[in-house]
Amino acid sequence: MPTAVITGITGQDGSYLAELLLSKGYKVVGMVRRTSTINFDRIRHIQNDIELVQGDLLDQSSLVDIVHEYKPEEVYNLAAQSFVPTSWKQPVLTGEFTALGVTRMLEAIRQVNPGIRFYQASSSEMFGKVVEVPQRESTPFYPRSPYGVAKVYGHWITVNYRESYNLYACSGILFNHESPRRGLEFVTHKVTHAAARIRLGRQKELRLGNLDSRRDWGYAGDYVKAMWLMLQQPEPDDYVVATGETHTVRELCEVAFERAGLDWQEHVVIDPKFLRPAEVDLLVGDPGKAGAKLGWEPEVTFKGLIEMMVDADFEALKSGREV
Ligand code: NDP
Ligand code: GDR
Repeated sequence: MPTAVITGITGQDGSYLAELLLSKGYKVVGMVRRTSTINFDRIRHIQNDIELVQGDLLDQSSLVDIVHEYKPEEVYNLAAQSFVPTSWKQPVLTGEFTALGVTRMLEAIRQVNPGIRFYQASSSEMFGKVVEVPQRESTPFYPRSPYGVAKVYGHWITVNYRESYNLYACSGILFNHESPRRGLEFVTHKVTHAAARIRLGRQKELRLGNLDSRRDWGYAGDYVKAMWLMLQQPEPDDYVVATGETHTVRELCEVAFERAGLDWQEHVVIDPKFLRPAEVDLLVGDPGKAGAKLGWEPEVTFKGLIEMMVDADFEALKSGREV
């Protein structure tokens, strides 16, 4: 039975990846940081099947201890400060978690067992003000937020440890991926949740920022499969994971409100508070390499994804569960 350590197991991707690895017979060890109130909502249903251990990307010795004690074959580094607007409010902390946290984990692996296979959660935000459309593995980076800058560091330190120490270290450059478990501040879930609440008469308007920005949105359940596949190859490499389609925030509103039987234009209000100091206007990935080398393909369409999220929000709200 192989063992995998997942950092960020309480997050959206961590919960789906844990489910996938359990279904493949792994022993799953999830690293969680100490908090005064426990928030295991996304992993409650599998909590008895996984092992949780305290650790923090800010604390080197906790990472060394985990790698030493659990002797994993694979480490998936999903933990990060992942909300882009917060990265302007807390740029130093974002750098500590999202950038230097990667080095801390790589160092723990290098010191304890350089044979461990390592996955780094890199991001399409690294492409930022894009210099090429669609974006692929060879496209130069031009990040537009402290978060994007931190992810560029995380990407290159992963490549560097691979080249310097011959580690099996992969960087997955994943485009936006969503699900009913997405944090509520991200635009997809903010919109689907508001559409469901408005339909149920619990809210009247939805305040948003830039409706023109375009994203390549996929389903998180599909994307965690690509993470696992990257660590099963003969050689470590970096891959773009995306659908190859792009949609505006406006289209997202159309699909979500239509599913709720509403006209989005009657409810959406532009609020400058949600505009960003520097925007990423257009992202669309070329998943050709992941398709050819990993045999990976997305299964859920954009419309299917947004409708799934609206339906899940409806069910949760109607049954009295706040999302
Ligand atoms: P979430 O924000 O849902 O989850 C982030 C996780 O990181 C949480 O489990 C959080 O724990 C944990 N975490 C944050 N800081 C620390 C820390 N200092 N030490 C230990 N754990 C910490 O993110 P997603 O699941 O959406 O994303 C997973 C990863 O993939 C992130 O690195 C993100 O930047 C990256 N990514 C995400 C994409 C997406 O579209 N979802 C696209 C591309 C990359 P807690 O519950 O305690 O807050
Ligand atoms: P993003 O996701 O910044 O792409 O990062 P987010 O859903 O926050 O924004 C997407 C786009 O929507 C526009 N937008 C709004 N966004 C939010 N959050 N709230 C609003 O009210 C709003 N109105 C318009 C934004 O300006 C932006 O253009 C996500 C995160 O998961 C990162 O961790 C990950 O690396 C990238 O996706 C790929």
